[in-house]
Amino acid sequence: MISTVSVDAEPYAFDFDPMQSALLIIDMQRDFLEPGGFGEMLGNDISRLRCTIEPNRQLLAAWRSARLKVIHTREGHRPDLSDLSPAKKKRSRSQTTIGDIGPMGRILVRGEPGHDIIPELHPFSGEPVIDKPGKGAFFGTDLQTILQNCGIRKLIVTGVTTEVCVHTTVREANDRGYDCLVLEDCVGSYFAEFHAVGLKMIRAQTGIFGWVSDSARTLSALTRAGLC
Ligand code: TIU
Repeated sequence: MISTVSVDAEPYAFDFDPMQSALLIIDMQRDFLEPGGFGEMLGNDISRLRCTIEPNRQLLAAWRSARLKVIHTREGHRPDLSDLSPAKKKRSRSQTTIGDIGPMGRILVRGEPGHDIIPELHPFSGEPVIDKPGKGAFFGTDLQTILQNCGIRKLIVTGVTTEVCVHTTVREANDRGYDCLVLEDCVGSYFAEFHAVGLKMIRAQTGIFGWVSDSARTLSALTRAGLC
């Protein structure tokens, strides 16, 4: 019988039943994080994202050794781009845009090298990978069906970027009745200010969108519960 895990967090402790909770890792893809990828090509400082790799790696290792549920997501589109809305296409205004040939194959197209999850956090077989056409992980995907079928009620959310895909997913999850804990050293943004404010927004107003903690406090909660 596994006890409840209680993570020291803001605005107050995040308690979860490990059998009804999942680690949701958002878009840790090569094109966003690797040198020479799409993110860096757009002039972004990828070190702001790369600092999340090691804490995510440690958390994922603990999560897997405790045999808890892990779900990965990837942002991307069908090769024929039929699921890329004209609005999203139009707003990707750089010279090279979604679907074009980039440094690691066609940008944000499923099956291309840059679309893959970085090797440090590569999914194991049996771990669901959600391919999402939008920023949120619920829009246009079967994530909610998977969560319902697995009895998942709470999400520990990590990945990139804090104010875009992580935030959108947390907001979507919140409206669907899921409690979310976001780990600040495991999420990253190309913009330090957006990262800080994004996290502040989640925990404001006694947790309007959820809870914020970090990987150390989460790992120590797992240890206290005898899970790692
Ligand atoms: N995964 C994700 O956040 N996709 C983005 O496009 N993020 C940006 O910050 N651009």
